Amino acid sequence: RTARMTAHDILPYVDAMPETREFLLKIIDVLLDFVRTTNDRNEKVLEFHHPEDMKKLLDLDLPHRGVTLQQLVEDCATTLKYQVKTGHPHFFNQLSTGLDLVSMAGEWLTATANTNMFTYEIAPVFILMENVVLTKMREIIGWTSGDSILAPGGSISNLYAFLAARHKMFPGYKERGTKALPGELVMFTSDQSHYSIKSCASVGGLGTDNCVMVPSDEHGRMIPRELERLIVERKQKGYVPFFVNATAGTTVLGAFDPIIEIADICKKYGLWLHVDAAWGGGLMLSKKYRHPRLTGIERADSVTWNPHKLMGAIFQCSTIHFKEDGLLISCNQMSAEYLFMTDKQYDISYDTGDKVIQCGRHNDIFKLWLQWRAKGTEGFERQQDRLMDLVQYQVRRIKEQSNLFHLIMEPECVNVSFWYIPKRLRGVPHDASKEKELGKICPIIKSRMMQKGSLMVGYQPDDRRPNFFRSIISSAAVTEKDVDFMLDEIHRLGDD
Ligand code: ABU
Repeated sequence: RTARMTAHDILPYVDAMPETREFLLKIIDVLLDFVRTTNDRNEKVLEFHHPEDMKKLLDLDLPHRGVTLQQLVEDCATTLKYQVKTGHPHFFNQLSTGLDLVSMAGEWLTATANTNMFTYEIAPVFILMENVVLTKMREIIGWTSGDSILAPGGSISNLYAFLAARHKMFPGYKERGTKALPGELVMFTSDQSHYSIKSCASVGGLGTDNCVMVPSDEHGRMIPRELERLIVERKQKGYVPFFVNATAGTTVLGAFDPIIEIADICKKYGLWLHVDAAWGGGLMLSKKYRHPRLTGIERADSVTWNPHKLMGAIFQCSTIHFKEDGLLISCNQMSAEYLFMTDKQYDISYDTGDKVIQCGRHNDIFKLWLQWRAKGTEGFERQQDRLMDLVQYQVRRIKEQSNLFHLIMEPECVNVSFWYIPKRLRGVPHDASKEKELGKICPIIKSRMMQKGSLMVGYQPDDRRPNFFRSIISSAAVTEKDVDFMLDEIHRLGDD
């Protein structure tokens, strides 16, 4: 009977709990099958098809008349069949990898609760959880007070920092816009930082020319004396420096800018210091790896930290923290009467909606709170240490096979940058022309791994070198055997 049923034959349209349960259990079976295959090393990471071919494999049509429940179950199965298994132990492609099952269960609950985080009255438990988790994260940064919020991704978190910094320094901007500014604002970030920092200059009305790119050293860390030189130079030209971003874990190389030296410069010139620790923030949880990478982070005015990266929370889960309490609300408050009435019968400081530039805000906290309950803070610490230990193992294996692989630099985070050396280039002295050849091989190997579906590792060029592989180990599923598989499989795919 259920084979012919449609969404109108179950809750809430008819009182049919047994049928509703049957439908949802079928969907859960599909999800559990994906969990099983994600954790099965004999399964492919992906089944790749070019977009035009993929369209032929899917029925993406939006029908006039709704399809059956059975068809919906099949639609879900087909969707997951062609979805990349980002939690597979052979997926090393992105900063956010892994499939933490407790966090995933939290996301299921979140969808079921289906609420909005803007007021306490419709999300009381989740709002209190947010308070607890964000306070804990601020303590880990090294602050005893302050304010924080969850934002839709690290880029938006960085934008919140930019907006708060400008508001703090030029509070009249909120009402009077650029007329309240003493001159043309400039901001500073390293040439290795995430592009979202430059985007702040564009979105925030400075223009990207006023986001000054500070040179980095050979490891990809900002050079503080270059920062100071550029600040002085811009000041002499009449610009108004106000914001410096230090990156704790750059996207490609995983480099950590020297926070203490940058903080000293910010203090000297009265500039806001933001630390974009979206990527490397998780290492604050590790006594072994926090220092020297994140030493001095407590001196920042704001910090971005994405639990969906090194902490393995289900995507997406991004946080932005401020040392000064009250700044978020003062910067972003619009006092919409229909939502944020001031005569509510509870403590309205628990209404978070007026602290942000969006109205509706997704519940990204429950999955993290539940995961934190499951692991404990010490479990997170062990996880960070394990990831870093695996990276050390990978580096060792690369060095042991130096005829096959070339390590570009000692990693500071879980990003490993390397080249594969094909037969014809083995034993050839390493110089710029060899690098050019090695760079040409990366997209070929990448294409082969995608077609075969056995592995995913990213590659990219940077401003100093042509294409090179960047592998990421941020999944709790990865073991030493998987690291060996990654290197062996690249060798198998590239050895001709
Ligand atoms: N927001 C940076 C993510 C980049 C990556 O996963 O490779």
